[in-house]
Amino acid sequence: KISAVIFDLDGVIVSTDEFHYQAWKQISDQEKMYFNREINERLRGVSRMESLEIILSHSDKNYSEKDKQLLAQRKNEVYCALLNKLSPNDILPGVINLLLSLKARDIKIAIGSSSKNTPFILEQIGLAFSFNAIADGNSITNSKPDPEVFLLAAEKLGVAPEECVVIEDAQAGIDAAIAAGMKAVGVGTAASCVNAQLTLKDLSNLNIDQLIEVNEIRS
Ligand code: G16
Ligand code: MG
Repeated sequence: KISAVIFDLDGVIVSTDEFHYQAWKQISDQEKMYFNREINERLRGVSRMESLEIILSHSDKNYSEKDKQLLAQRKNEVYCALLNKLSPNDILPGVINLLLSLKARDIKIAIGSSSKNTPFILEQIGLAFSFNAIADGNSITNSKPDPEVFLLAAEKLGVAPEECVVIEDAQAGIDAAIAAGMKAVGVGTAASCVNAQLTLKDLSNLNIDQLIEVNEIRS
């Protein structure tokens, strides 16, 4: 039985992943830290401070805790300026149709995102009131691959984890879903992820029967 679908935000609902890259790139260039798209791939689904630690692990720079906080804050200012340009046109293919057909079948929908900017992003794309529950970076202490964000979403929805399917673009997110006792569908770059029950280019061809099948797979 499937009672709910939990959507990751960045890379699943909207491509803010490119904005994260641009913002980190700008800060890295200013600080003369090494950063490229390959390193950026490892930041998917990972919290802001952990992302900074990953970037720093590729450079010989040393920063105090306070300076790290300031760097992360600067990155977020650049990132939020980019988010100002977001509109409903940026919602990724297939998302709206899938949300509508889940609603029509009385299957609950939630957001499970590491991002502290989740409320702002949802507002920008016109989906602030579309979900039954939102679990995000503001309400958790451990970010993906820890299952906390998805378990919180299930709790807010009042459904058992086994009745939830997660849609993710990141390995950290797929690992988090599995650790939560949920099944995972990988989209976009997650095509290369391991352990997802199903991988797809985007959501335009995903139907509910496939989601039900995914949830029935025994691991
Ligand atoms: C997203 C991104 C990550 C980002 C994280 C925190 O997670 O994939 O790259 O570092 O949010 O974002 P913020 O700096 O806005 O708090 P998700 O879980 O939505 O893919
Ligand atoms: Mg993501």
